[in-house]
Amino acid sequence: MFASLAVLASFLVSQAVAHGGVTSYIIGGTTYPGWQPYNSASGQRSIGRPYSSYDPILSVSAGSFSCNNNGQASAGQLSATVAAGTAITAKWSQWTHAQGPVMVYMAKCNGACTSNNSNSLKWFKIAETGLISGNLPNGRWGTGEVMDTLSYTATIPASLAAGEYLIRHELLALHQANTPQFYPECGQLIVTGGGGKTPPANYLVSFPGGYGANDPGVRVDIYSQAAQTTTTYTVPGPAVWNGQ
Ligand SMILES: *[C@@H]1O[C@H](CO)[C@@H](O)[C@H](O)[C@H]1NC(C)=O
Ligand SMILES: [Cu+2]
Repeated sequence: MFASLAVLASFLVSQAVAHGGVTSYIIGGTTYPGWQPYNSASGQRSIGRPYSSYDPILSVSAGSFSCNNNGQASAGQLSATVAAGTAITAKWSQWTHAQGPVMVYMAKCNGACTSNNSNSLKWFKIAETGLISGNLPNGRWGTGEVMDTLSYTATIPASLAAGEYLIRHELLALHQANTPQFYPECGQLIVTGGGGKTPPANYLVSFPGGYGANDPGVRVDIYSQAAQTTTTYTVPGPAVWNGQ
């Protein structure tokens, strides 16, 4: 009894220690602290939207799907000011899964992002890295690169209209057959400059809602016989908006 409790306890600890979340951003050479889910929420001031743990979201219809929280800004919410066309590097303190895509979305706020719930915004994709090479179980994936570098860099479209935006980094881990794990975190940006453009409606999705549980890139068994010889993968969500 004692031994099995000890085994269970160590299993729970290792689960909490595994997984990951965005904990800082590098924008134009400046490092901005992100949300720290294992510190007290009170007094945190960061450009990261709050979230409570590194644990995955297991349903595409979860109410927390947009920003891994209830959709609200933190009490000490900050935003980073960034010129359109700038590269943003998100950094994870830890990440442990090597199969699945990385996706980066933005959503234009209606006025001040701090007073907008992320569940009511329309998201467009600015970057994605799916299966880079090889087959589904053993190939090189976007999340494998994040595992090695603990970072992912995407560029804000230079043509994007100035204004307040959320940026959403999502890791999708596919290491459990037909049981996708979603790890989204959001940050707040004030985009300056730009070319006044916003994406057309066919590039916009809501979260939750943007993915279906049976989308080809969502419900995947990377250990099936067929997966051994599959070298293509359809990243979920809309096409990446190229700024046109
Ligand atoms: C966003 O916040 C603004 C206030 O800055 C408000 O007028 C608007 O209705 C909000 N929009 C959404 C989608 O929540
Ligand atoms: Cu995990």
